[in-house]
Amino acid sequence: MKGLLPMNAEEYAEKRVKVHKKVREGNNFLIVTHAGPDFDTISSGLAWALYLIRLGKNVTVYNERGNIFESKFGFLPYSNCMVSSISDISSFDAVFILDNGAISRVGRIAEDLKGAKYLINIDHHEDNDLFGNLNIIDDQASSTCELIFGLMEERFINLDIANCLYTGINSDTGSFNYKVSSRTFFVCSKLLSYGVDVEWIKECMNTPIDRDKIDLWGMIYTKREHYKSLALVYLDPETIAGLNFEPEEIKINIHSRLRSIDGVKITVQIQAIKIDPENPKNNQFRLSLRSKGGIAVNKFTHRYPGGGGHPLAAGCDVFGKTLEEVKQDLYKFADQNL
Ligand SMILES: [Mn+2]
Repeated sequence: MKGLLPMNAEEYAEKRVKVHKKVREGNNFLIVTHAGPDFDTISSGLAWALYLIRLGKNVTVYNERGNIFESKFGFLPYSNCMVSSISDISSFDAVFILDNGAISRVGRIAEDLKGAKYLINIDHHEDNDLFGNLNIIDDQASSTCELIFGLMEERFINLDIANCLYTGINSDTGSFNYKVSSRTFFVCSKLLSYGVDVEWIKECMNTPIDRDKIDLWGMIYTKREHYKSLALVYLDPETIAGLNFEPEEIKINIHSRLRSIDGVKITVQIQAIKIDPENPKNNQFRLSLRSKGGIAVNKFTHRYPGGGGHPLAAGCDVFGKTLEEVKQDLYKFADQNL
């Protein structure tokens, strides 16, 4: 069954009470963020952790990547406390899973989560598959951070928590350019009242491009392809390694550059995960699509197992095809929609 999307006020209030009851009754909590982390999942996880700590709880925050503190997320408060392995899942009174449309998105820990006492699924992806014992899903929310703010009692929010939440909202909305509502700005207005320094956060979120990498970036854009109002970039593993950039950052850079080209409506990044020149049946490509509006790109990604996302931002893995075949599928989609 699908949840009510967006949640009606009554249902939401009921679920909020349930979360507070779980928090009150428990002592040990685990917060799980998604693999290939972005600012929304990490920031909502850390904000919720800091909040629970203020309530006197023991909290562990998980991301399958071990070095969160040494990455671009390192400026976020408490990021130095994130762990990448869990020994006994049953020791937690509840597990909060944040910003994961499907349980498989958590990565390595997915199997262990079967042993969890109680799963609370908090997310804003419209295709969330409601894997939790309690599901708080609202696809009208800009971000999981926006949803998490709604679950908090405001008197326990402090500047650290506000910094995290503002960062996640800023990131998932492309600096307030899409998916925003009056509620998004209302929440941000509240967050700013705790002293959030928006310029400092913007500075922290931007990874500068190395001088000696500019040529490589230039080459990527030189090799881009256009089909109707679709613009596409292909990245092989060597290029990705050469950029020395977070995969998520590469994606953000490429999409924002391509979408700024006059007439472009859909932007696509194809990343080679596995290429077998002998047998394309073993190939794997990771696709990330963005739409400027009007065309729902998740209509494309839903055709592939595990594919999903929002109408304006979606992704999928394509197996067993050649690069040319993948491109042809995209061009067919463009024929039907552009
Ligand atoms: Mn998100």
